Amino acid sequence: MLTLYSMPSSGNSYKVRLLMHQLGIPFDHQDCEYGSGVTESEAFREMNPNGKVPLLKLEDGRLIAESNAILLYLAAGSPLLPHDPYQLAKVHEWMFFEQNFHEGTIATRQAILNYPQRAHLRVPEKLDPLLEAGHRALGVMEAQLAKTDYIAGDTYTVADIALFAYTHTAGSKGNFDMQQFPFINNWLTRVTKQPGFVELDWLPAT
Ligand SMILES: N[C@@H](CCC(=O)N[C@@H](CS)C(=O)NCC(=O)O)C(=O)O
Repeated sequence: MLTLYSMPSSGNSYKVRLLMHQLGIPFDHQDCEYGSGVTESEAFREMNPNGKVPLLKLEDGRLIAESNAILLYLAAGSPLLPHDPYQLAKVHEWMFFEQNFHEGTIATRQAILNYPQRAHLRVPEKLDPLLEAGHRALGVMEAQLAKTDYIAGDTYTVADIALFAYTHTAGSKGNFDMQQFPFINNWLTRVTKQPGFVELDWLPAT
């Protein structure tokens, strides 16, 4: 069985839990919640020197870090990852966008506002630029979703999962103004209607 080291409250970990549920892949869940100290332990650092989750352990012990790398690995051969090189490149394009322009602003602002360990960063000098850059990233998504039902084209792919994770809580946890983005809001609903969809707090039964 696969083992997923993941943080129940984290969008990056949620991406992988959601995909595994949608693809019907069973896994053993190892809880690495923020503040538990697991990701700082020597045993964990040996598996991932970067000290971050999600981290996937394959049955033979090999490891994959970085949420989007894990999504791409697990989705290979499934309908959630196109074979056509152009369509595949569009999926990669949005997943790189997610890491370069979306996660570092939208997820970071949510983390500052919601984790007590980040409370000292709740100052306008930190929060205001994240709000502005996050709204800009959401604007880029809005322009795409005005043209296509899903972020990389006409079908649901792992790029949607990558961007859904922190976009669906951008308003509630990050105080982003989601009323500006009607196409994103329709897309968020569309994603929740996909077969096997589960919420952020879903964990496999032990
Ligand atoms: N780019 C990475 C980011 C991973 C990341 O920042 N994970 C956070 C949770 S969202 C984490 O493991 N934090 C634990 C720590 O820093 O100790 C990915 O997409 O997987």
